[in-house]
Parts: sequence; structure tokens; C-alpha cells
Amino acid sequence: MLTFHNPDHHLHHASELKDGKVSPCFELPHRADTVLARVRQVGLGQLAIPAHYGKERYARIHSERYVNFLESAWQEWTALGHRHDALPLVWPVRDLRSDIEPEHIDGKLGFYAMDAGVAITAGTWQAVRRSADTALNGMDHLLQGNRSAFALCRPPGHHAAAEYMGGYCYLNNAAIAAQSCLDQGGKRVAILDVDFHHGNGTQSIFYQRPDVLFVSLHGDPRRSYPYFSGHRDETGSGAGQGFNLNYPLPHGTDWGSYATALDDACKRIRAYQPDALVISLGVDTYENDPISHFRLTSHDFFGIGAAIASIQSPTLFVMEGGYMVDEIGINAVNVLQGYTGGV
Ligand code: Q9C
Ligand code: ZN
Repeated sequence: MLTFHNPDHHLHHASELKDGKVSPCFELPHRADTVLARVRQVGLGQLAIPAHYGKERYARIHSERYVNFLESAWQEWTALGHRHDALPLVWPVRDLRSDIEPEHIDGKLGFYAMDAGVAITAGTWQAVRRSADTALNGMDHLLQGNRSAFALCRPPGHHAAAEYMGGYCYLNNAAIAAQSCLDQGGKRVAILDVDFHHGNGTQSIFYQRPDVLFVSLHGDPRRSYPYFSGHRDETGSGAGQGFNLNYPLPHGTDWGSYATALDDACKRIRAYQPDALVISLGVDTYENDPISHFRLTSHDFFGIGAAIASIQSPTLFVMEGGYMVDEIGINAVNVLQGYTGGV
């Protein structure tokens, strides 16, 4: 399997607000380095540095003003004399106005963020756009007739929606890749999200559309981030009714009940007969993940790959979360090897 990866992700190394303190982000550059090292160690296949794309490709999923914000935020922030990471400090919840984009950077940060896990630093925009390019190159590889590809994206993407960032995510890499398939002649794409956290951004982007089936297995939002989406009754709306499928699972979920939900999800995707399948590949379902609450073992990740292979569609794996840095390489690559062993 070909792996796409751009080392520019190192330019994004941020802090986050957690437990009442600003501290180093769980989403570290070292994460992707670990996965890359494992890809090399097992000899998964060739490595390719992805070609660059223009902003218009990201604007197929995100609003133009949001993409422009990501591009200019650091400059607007440092113009105020700041040298530290930019973090939001106010959010337009419920009855506050969200129809007028503020001009001040403090207002813009809140306007375009869902939480304080998305600091903007000097290198964030460069890292973020190269991450999206990585997913786009992976989809191009499928469109050239290949059965699979691994987009080793960093930063991740599945919490980012059309007009907001959140949960360490800025551009929605998986959604941008899915849209690229449709723009190049694909009729239907399925996205299967196996990250521990609900892919609220991806769900939001495709909620009203039947041409992208979104299926997610994740920690029940009653107890797990992102708390405000991922319930079972979110099934799509309008033309998209029936094309969104959530499997919220309790804390402590292990392979037994995970595999049951995954098999059901894979059957539903197979029945949809997608032209391409995009996997939002988070491995924070691992038993020792520091911020998540499932109990999958490293061995179980082979089973995820084998289940995905049973769908029998061209498959793009897009890296999302996973924070047990020493093991995410093993766990992510186990999924890929479980897949290649199963096709
Ligand atoms: N104590 C991804 O996996 N913070 N994002 C949760 C739990 C946000 C995770 C804090 C987690 C976001 C791509
Ligand atoms: Zn996650």
C-alpha cells in the first residue's frame, strides 16, 4: 500500500486548554513520526510526498471566509504583539449572534472554533493545507485505479466542519478527499469513522446529502467528547435522510461488542455500493489511550482492517486521532495490514 506523507506537519506544534491550564497539545508532531517509522519498519510499501493543491480544493468543503481565516489568523494575531499560540476565549453559543463575522481576531477565533483544542501557531496553516493535500493525493491514487492508499495526515480533520475547527482539526481531510472523488466522476462515497471521538465535522458537512454515506463508531456523546453530536437518532436530513449512521458505544467497550457494531456498519456500507470508501482512521480506541475510553488491544486493530476489506471498495485510509504515542504506529499499521491480508 502506498503511503502519502508530508513532513511539513512538524510546523504545527501547539498548546491546548485542558484541565484549566494551557499545556502542550496531546496532538503532537511525534505522533505522525511514530506512524511513519512503523510503515517503514514493516515494509508496508512505497512512500510518496504529496503534490500541492490550491485553496479552491478546500473550499469545495469549507467556506471561503473560513479558509481565508485559517490562512491569515496568525498574522492578525501577531499584529497585536502576541508571540504565543492563538486560542479562542469566547464562543457564540445558542442565543448569541453568529450571523456577523467579527473583525477583531479574538472574535474571529471564537466564531470559527468549537473548543480550545485548536490553537493557531506560526506554522499551522502550512501544516494544515499539506495535511489536506495528503488526503487529496491519496484519493487521486484510488482514482488512478489502485485499490488502496494511506494518507498519513497530520493535523487530523474529522472534527472540522464547513465553517469551524475543533478537536485538533482545522480542515476536514477525509471530507475533502471524498468530495474530490465525486468531483472527478464518482457517484457515491462512503466514509467510515473509527476514531474514538464522533466525527461531528464530517457528519455536519454531509448531513443533508445522499451521495456521501457517513458511518461512525465512537464513545457515547453523553460521556465523551464532542458531547453535542454522535447520538443514534442523528440519521441525516432532507435528501440525506438515512445516509448518516451513528454507533455510540459505552466506556469500556472491548473487541466483542465493538466487532458486532463494526460488522453491522460494514454491511450497511457494502449495501450502499460506494465508488470509494474513506476511512477516518483514529486509533484512540486503544486500551491505553490517555484521553479515550475503549479497550481495544493492538491485535484487535488487525480485525478492523479485515472488516473494512470485506466491504470490497477502493479504500483510502486517512489518519485521524490516537494519542498513546508509542503504540499508535503499531495500531494504525495493524489496521492497514489487517486490510491487505483480508482483500
Ligand atoms: N479529556 C481527535 O481525536 N479533548 N480529536 C478531549 C478529554 C478533545 C480529539 C479531552 C479531543 C479531540 C482527532
Ligand atoms: Zn479521536
